[in-house]
Amino acid sequence: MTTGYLWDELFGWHDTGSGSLFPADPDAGHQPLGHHVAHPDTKRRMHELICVSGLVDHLTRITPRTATDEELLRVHTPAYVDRIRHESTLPKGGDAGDGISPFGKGAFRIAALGAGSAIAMTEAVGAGTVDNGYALVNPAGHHALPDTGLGFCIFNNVAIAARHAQQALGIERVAIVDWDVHHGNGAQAVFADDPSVLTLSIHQDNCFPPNSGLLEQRGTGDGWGADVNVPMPVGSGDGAYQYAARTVIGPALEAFAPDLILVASGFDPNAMDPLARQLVTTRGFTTLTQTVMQAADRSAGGRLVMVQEGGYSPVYVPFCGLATIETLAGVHVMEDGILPVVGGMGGHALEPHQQALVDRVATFLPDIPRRTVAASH
Ligand code: 9RB
Ligand code: ZN
Repeated sequence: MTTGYLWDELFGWHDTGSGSLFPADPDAGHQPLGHHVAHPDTKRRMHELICVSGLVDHLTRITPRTATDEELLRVHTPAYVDRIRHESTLPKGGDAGDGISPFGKGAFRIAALGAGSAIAMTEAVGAGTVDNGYALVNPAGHHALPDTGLGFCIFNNVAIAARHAQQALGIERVAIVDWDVHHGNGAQAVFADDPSVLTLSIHQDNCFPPNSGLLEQRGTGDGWGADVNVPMPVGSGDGAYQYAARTVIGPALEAFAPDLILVASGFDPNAMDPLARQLVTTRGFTTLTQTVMQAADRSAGGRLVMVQEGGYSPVYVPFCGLATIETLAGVHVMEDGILPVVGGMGGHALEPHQQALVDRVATFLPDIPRRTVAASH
């Protein structure tokens, strides 16, 4: 097994401003903090653990590259790309669109490198240079819509990689699995009516964006059935996520039979995240990773690309990333040093209301669009 890995120091230079979650505003009580909740240090620390643990020695470094305008425009509108480019020239930068996603001068270059890096990893896996891969990019992308950024996201890295796979690499069926704790609304919107892209998001019920990722949202037009939402009850732990992996994620991927699986990999379902209330540990992320790897082996020749999304605990995200990439690469180099704490918190056993939610989503699986021609491999 060869696993690609990508990080660029520039991702650690994404300037999220001096606010904490909201920009500093004394009249609203928002104090400056310096470390915005989405400060890139969390991802830089994940990269450093991957290096210090020795895992990096088992990985094949893939060279980051910048997305071209043509590649960005496969998902985003010209007016939006121009706005981000323009605001990036301003001394104080700008905001991706919702007032809580500030970026500093030069952010266009960083965001375009993130989108291009998702593409670069997809190209490496598509060409067989590596079997699977993890692109540790920043900023995240999964909330970004064609004409606006949202929730700390500028360009929708995963959606851009999916379009590139189809339009430049000739890959037909793409599955996007989003396990960030927030809903993957961007890909859902971009591919809503497209039966060739399965969008499956498992997230905390009604966490962010508001009223997004509901059970009833199942795609539109020809794409009906190719959009699956698993809105997990607040407080779901490893047992609930493992049950969802076994009951919905694996079977949904088996039904869809993609030629490539992209994962929007957020580590904010973890038990220490400040922006959600789930209890997942490295045990849960390992099961999720094994589930998508097995699905990729079944229909996609193993082709699996993970792209970093959220995750805001500087303490635990590095271990979640380490466990995920260890699983991808089939090696084990270091124990989860935080598991004695988060694994012992309780709440990991599957509860009846969690099982009921997952079982309800499982009733949607027959509606997933099948391959109409015989699999090519
Ligand atoms: C709400 C606001 C947010 C924004 C972003 C996140 C996390 C994103 C992420 C969580 C809550 C504002 C609900 C502003 O990690 N994605 O993966 N809250 N945003 N105003 N209101 C009403
Ligand atoms: Zn998130």
